[in-house]
This record gives sequence, C-alpha cells and structure tokens, in this order.
Amino acid sequence: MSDDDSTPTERDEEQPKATDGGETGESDESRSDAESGRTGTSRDDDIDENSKQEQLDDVRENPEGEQLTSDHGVKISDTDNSLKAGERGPTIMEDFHFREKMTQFDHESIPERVVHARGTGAHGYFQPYEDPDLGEYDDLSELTKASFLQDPDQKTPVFTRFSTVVGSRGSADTVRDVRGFATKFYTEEGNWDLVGNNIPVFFIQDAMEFPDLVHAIKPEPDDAIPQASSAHDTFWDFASLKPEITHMIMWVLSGRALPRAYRMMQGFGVHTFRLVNEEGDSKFVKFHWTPKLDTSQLVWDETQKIAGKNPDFNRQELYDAIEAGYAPEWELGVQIFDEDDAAEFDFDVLDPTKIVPETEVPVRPIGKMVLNETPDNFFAEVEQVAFHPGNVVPGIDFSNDPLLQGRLFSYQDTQLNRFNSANWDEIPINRPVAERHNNQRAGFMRQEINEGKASYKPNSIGDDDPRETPENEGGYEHYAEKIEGQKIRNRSESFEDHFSQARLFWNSMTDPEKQNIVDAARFELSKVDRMEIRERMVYDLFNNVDHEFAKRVAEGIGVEPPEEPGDEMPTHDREDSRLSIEERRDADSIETRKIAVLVDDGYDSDHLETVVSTLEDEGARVKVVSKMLGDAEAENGATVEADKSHATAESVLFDALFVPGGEDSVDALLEQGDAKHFVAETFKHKKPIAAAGAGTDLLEAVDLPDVEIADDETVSSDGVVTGGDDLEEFAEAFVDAIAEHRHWKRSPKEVPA
Ligand code: HDE
Repeated sequence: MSDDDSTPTERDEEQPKATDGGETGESDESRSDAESGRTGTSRDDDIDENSKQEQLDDVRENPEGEQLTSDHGVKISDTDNSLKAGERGPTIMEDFHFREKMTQFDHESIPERVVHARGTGAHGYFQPYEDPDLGEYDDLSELTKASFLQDPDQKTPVFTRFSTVVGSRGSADTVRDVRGFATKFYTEEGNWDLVGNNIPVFFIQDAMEFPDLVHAIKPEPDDAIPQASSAHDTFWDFASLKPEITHMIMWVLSGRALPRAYRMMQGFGVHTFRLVNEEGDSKFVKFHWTPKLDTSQLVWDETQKIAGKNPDFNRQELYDAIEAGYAPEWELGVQIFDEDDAAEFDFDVLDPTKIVPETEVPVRPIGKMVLNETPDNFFAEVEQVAFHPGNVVPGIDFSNDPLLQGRLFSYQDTQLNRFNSANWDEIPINRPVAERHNNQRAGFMRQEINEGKASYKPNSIGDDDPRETPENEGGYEHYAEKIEGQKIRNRSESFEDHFSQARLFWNSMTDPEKQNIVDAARFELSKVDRMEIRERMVYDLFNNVDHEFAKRVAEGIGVEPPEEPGDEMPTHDREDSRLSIEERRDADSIETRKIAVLVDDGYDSDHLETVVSTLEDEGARVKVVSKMLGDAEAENGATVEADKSHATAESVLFDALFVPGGEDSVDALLEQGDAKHFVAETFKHKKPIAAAGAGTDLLEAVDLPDVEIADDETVSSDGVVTGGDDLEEFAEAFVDAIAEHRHWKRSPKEVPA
C-alpha cells in the first residue's frame, strides 16, 4: 500500500558506500595503500563491515553530470552517427569511436558458469556471537584459530551469491532444483569461500562422476531440451543406475527444491571440513546456515506459473527486501565431532551423500550473517564473483571427502575458463581485503603494479621479501593428518549404504510432505519416455527406501507396483524432525510476507484499514489489487489507490489474500473471473485467505471444499479466516494463519485453478 513497498520493522545501521575520502570516494586508507602500491588492508588495520565497500569505492564510476568519453578519456561529440565518406557513403575505418563501441559490445559476454549459471547476490557482514553455546568447548578459539571468528565486536564483510544449478543464465528462478549458497568472507587473514547448497547432501560421492551427472541433467545433447529441468530421460537414466544418488533425490523431490525465497532457505557446507586451533588440534565440522525467517517452500503448480509470470521471482524478491530495509539474516551453525565420534557413526563422514543427523550432533549457532546491500552492477559483482572452496584461512581445513578434493581443482580451473586469465582474483569483487604480496606479477589483465626487482625466492636483492610467515604467526599450515595407504582407484566400502538416510528423510516427512514427494516423482518420471528407466527408479531405488512410497509412485507412472520391499530396504523407523520444513517451523513471524487485498468501488474501509494496519504492524507487505489501476472508492467515500491491477497481479505472486466486505465491492468482484480465480488459486496453493463480512460471498461463489465460512464471528478453518464482527480478533486470526505459511491439510484437487 505504501510507495516504498513496505514498512521495515527493523533497519540495520546504514552502510555508507561513500567514504569520507571526498568526491573521489577514496578513503584515507585506500589512498595510503595506493601510494605504497599495495591493495588491501594490512593485518594491523582493523577490518570492519565497511572494509570491502571502501575498497570497491576505488573502482566505482558514476556518470552523473559527466560528459561522454571514449574508453581512453577523449570526449565524444556524437555517439549516434558513424563516420562516413559522404552523408550516404560507406563507413570509414578510421572511426575509432565506432570501432571501440562495437568491439566492446561484441565482447560483452563471458562464458556462463557451467553449473549455477543463474543467480543473484548481495553484500553484508558476518559477526560471531558473544557467547555461543559450544557444548563441551568454552569458546571458538578452542576449536579454530580463524581470527574472524574470535571477536564478537568484529564484523567481517561478505558477499553471498545464491543460484539455481541446472538452468542457463536466462532461465527461470522457481524451477525444481538445488540452490547454491556461496559466501565469500573477506577476512583479515584472506578470503574464505564457503561454497554450499541449500540441501545438505549431494548426488554423487566422487568428483570423478561430476561431469557425467551434469551431462545427464543438463538439456539433452541433440535438441538442447529441456531447459532448467531434471524431468527428462538422460537424468533419470543416470539416476536409476546410481543408487548413491537416492538420498539426494529424496531431498530434490521435496519442498527443499522449491524455496519460497533465498531469504527463507537453509544453507549447508555439505562436506565435512576441519577446524584447527592454535595448538594444531583438529575437529571435524559441518557448516549450517539457518534463516531467521524460517525455511519455507512454494508448491509445484505455483512454481511453474511463477516461472512464466515472473521468471526473476527469487532474484527480485531478495533485491526488493534489501532495498526496503529488510536485511535478510542467517545464523551460522556448526556441528562439531572428532575422529572417535566419526568412528561411531553408521555412515562415513567423508561420504557427501550423508548428513550427520542433528539427533546425533546438535547444530551450535556461532554467529550471524546479515545481507544489507544490493550490488551496484550485476555484471561486475554478481557475474564476476568467483568462488573456490580451496580459499580457506588459517583454522579452517579440508577433509578427505573425495567430492571436496575434486572441487579443490575444479573451481580454479573453471575460473580460468570464465575469465581467460589467472588474474581473476584481481577483479574487485574477488580481491581480498587483506593485504597480499607474492611473486605472481604477470598474465592477462594484470592490474597491480608490483614494485621491486626480485620476483623470485630466495632473493638477496629485495631482502628476501615478501617473507613467508611461520605457522605460529599466522601462516597457513595444512593439518598434519597422518595418511597411509596404497594408491588405489576404488570406492571405500564405508560408502556403500545408499538407503538408510534416504529412508530417514522419508520417515521424517509429514504426510503432506510425503504426498508432495510422491507427486514430484510422478511428475518427473511421467516425463521419462523409456519404461525401463521408470522401472529401475521404482524397483532399484524407491523400493529400497520405502515399499509404500515405491508403490505410490509406481501407480502414477504406469509401472507395475512392486509386490515386496526391495532387498536392500532398511527396516529402521528412525525420524529426525529437523529434516522436515514443516516440523522445524517456528512460525510466529509474518515479516515481509506479501498480502494481496482484492477491492472494487464500495469496499468497507473499516475492514481494509484495520486489517492492513495490523498486517503492516507485523511487518507484512500489503498490495491493493483491483481490476484496473487508479483509485477505488469506499462505501464511506474514502479512497485507496490500487497498487496492481489484474493485468499484472496474480495470486502466485502473493503469500496470502484478504477480501474486505462492502456489498458493492463484492458484487463487482463476483462479476470478475480474475477475482474468483485469485481466490481459487490461493486456496489451491494452500495459502491463507481472509474474507470479512460480505467478502465471504466471494469465497462461497468459488465453492471451496471442506471450509467453514462465517460472516459474523471469526472462524479459522484450515487457513481460511472468515467473520469480521470483531475486526481486531479477525485480523489477529489472519496473522496467525499467515504465520503458518501453508495449510497442508486442505485437499484442493477439486478446485479448478
Ligand atoms: Fe560446484 N561448481 N561442483 N558444488 N558449485 C561450480 O564453479 C563442482 C558441488 C556450488 O555462485 C563451478 O565458479 C564439482 C557441491 C555452488 O559462483 C564449478 C563438483 C556443492 C556454485 C563447480 C561440485 C557445490 C558452484 C561452476 C563435484 C555444495 C556456484 C562455476 C566434485 C557444497 C558458485 C564455478 C557461484 C559452482 C564444480 C559439487 C556448490 C564447475 C567438480 C557438492 C554454490 O567449478
């Protein structure tokens, strides 16, 4: 309803981009660095949340009030007409402005990422908590020497990029897919890249299989179809022949692969990593990001419609939220365990198709990340940011997970392909804030001007600088793990159990979540032409997870349901409620949820004002939707301006719907197919609906199954709130229904929408 789209409930402190360095935007610090020929911050200087932005200030360009020039600084008099031999003659080669403009244009694109091509990103900071509850450990220094994790007053700048995996750069956001969740921490000891996903396990166990996985899931090689979708023969062919994929498939068929927003999804480091302390002691660690706003999902029908209505749905909503002052926040949590604990688990902690269940090892929150700054330039920041799991800082180390080990090669290599130069780390968004000095001084597009004659070690000409740093003074030292073994191309027997955790996941779902997984499997496999692939999925994989599950999928895809459980089906009935989106919901906030209000002339302004102000007080964002833009007039002569018309507002773009009363308004809505469709679709997608007074007539007209509707006292029936005599009570009931997000008990199959 408001011009700025929202009323932030809490604004983080301003993050000034301009520094006090005057018009050039140069800070004192960056000036002195420039003078000394250094880039970055020396370890003696404090890094704070602004350090990265201040560094970026050095390269920001602002055209405001400026004259157009060539790349080389020559002022341009005409940028519309090429230089010709006579007014109607051919263009002349000497036209340097034409050549430069066209050459730049011809070279604008760089290769898109081979996976995770589609994404968006934001700046922010990370801050450790004051007294994290670390169980048997007193503080983080007992676990790791990473300096950015020690001081709760220090904010380390970060840049996070979220992505889908399979689709190309221009594909839709809301496809069924894993989401990338990659964060670059610009710490005072160098960059740490935590390059994770929103699902805690992966498809395969060895990096060697990655090219096969990606070839199988990408569009098929002959016709390049389908885009951004796993629902085709080659992917399921590969999957059906790789039982290790089963656990990941269960997650990908669930709501985890349809996040409501990047701000509302978890993130995971996936692999086991190591933390190492000053004494050189190491513990294993799994990293978890937990969103402050709870984990929420969309539903499948909705995602497909959004993909058409607004393919930029997730990208836009992250940008809008930050611009409106709602800085999204995640907690960074760790699961800590040692070699002895690991030996007790019934799975191998080096196997990336396994989680460490929270029932075994709790997640201990150690700090928070706040994303509070949108990029200025998508290409320079989001497209050019380049992550590498090999970017670690002292105190963080790798495990021998064979998937992780392979990634340590692939990311450096892939950046060489994307940037055509080993100097990709010099691009501003990738550059560390920590100072850096070494003897790498050349290569395509070298930016730094390194002084001095000696670019080798040892040297006497330059006093042997830059010097190596001993481990106990901050030099990186790899954990001295004892390794013995034969050179062997094999897979460990401890990686062989592919179904226990897939079953744990299935057992942990609520009934509606199970139904969603069945429906998703039916959709995906119904797109598979070859019967033998569908059969293998049912008999060899799903029937080894859960017999009932396999039968339910089989019935929908023309496969004969298996008569017996699979030979490898585990019999355990273990559950972990933290795996279910619905079970882990805290459900008390409606902050940033988008609510549509359907009105026409003659609406009841008491209804509108009371409900809207309650929703906005709770941090929701409300949009008035009418048949056309312009003002709608209330019964009492008040007016409200429509934010959206039916031409652009669809139910799938909102979290909930409110229909105020007012006989004339509701009579007009009853004439509008769009309004009735809005109600039916909101219901079908299990979202909250509220209707006050005569507004309930619109609900009656749509004939919602199994819903109790009242036009006097407030009634809340599976997320459909009606009544309105006591407006305050009615509005509160609506807030509660929105906080639940989706109302899974509804059975909306008979609602045509
Ligand atoms: Fe990646 N992955 N990956 N991946 N990955 C890339 O690097 C790769 C894996 C992840 O926003 C590429 O810069 C291999 C797991 C994210 O820029 C490439 C293997 C996890 C991003 C690559 C994996 C990820 C990437 C493509 C198996 C979760 C996007 C472009 C051994 C822990 C980062 C690029 C961004 C991107 C390789 C598996 C997460 C080709 C070989 C497991 C979030 O290097």
